[in-house]
Amino acid sequence: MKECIAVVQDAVIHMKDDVIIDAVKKCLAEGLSPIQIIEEGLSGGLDVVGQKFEAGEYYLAELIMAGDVVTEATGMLKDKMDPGDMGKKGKVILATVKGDVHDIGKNIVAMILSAQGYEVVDLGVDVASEKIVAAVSETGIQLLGLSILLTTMVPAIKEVVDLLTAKGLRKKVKIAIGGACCSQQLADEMGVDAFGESAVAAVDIFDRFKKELEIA
Ligand code: B12
Repeated sequence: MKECIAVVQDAVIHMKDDVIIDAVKKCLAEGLSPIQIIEEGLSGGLDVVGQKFEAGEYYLAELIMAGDVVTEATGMLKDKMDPGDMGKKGKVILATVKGDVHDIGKNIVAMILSAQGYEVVDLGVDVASEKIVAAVSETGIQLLGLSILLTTMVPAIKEVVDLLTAKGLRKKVKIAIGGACCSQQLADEMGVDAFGESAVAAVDIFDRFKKELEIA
């Protein structure tokens, strides 16, 4: 691992908000891309924070502080990303499912999709399934991304799928899921169209969805 990435990870793991911006700037100066810094440095650091939380070494306060450090860094990196031709590729609805307030990953997905030419309609966190389906129905947007980190909230995915089916909209919409508790197996079980393990994967998935919808 590059030294500057290790410094970014360390700043996240130890919640050093006075260090994070300089650490990120150093990575940029060494030629690393914002995406590399996010995926390897910031997400890598948060993975360790999650492990420490699970081990009982960190508590909720540490999760909050580490999350704030990452949010500060992504805010700065957002300005460094090429905004692309915003909206050129069409619109995507993003939401974190009901009961789940994790939004760092969703916001990174939104940031990278925007930089790659999508217009993102971000419904936020803890979004009721009915609200997600109403947004699809009212806007006619055919691309939907759901973020889920809590295992306990997984049933919300199926709820969205079932509500879309009940409204006769399921076949018109392509759905991707992502977040710490997701997998391809879960995507298959929930009846959604794809699982993406990263924000970069999200771009490939929505590009593929667009082509499939054009052919259909
Ligand atoms: C930071 C954090 C928090 C912060 C969140 C701050 C915020 N603004 O988001 C706070 C303090 C709020 C929090 C709260 C809780 N948390 Co928390 N949290 C985390 C932590 C450490 C990091 C999450 C994160 O941001 N990761 C970095 C981002 C970039 O990764 P990501 O979300 O996975 O997103 C990437 C990909 O998955 C993908 N992606 C994400 N979404 C999507 C969507 C699509 C469509 C696609 C294609 C791709 C995609 O792209 C992203 C970028 O590459 C994780 C540990 C972990 N390793 O995940 C625990 C973790 C998720 N939390 C956990 C828990 C238990 C909780 C609490 C219940 C704790 C408590 N006792 O209160 C609460 C729940 C609150 C709620 N109702 O939601 C558990 C969940 C266990 C489980 N399997 O259910 C974890 C796994 C920690 C652990 N190991 O135990 N948490």
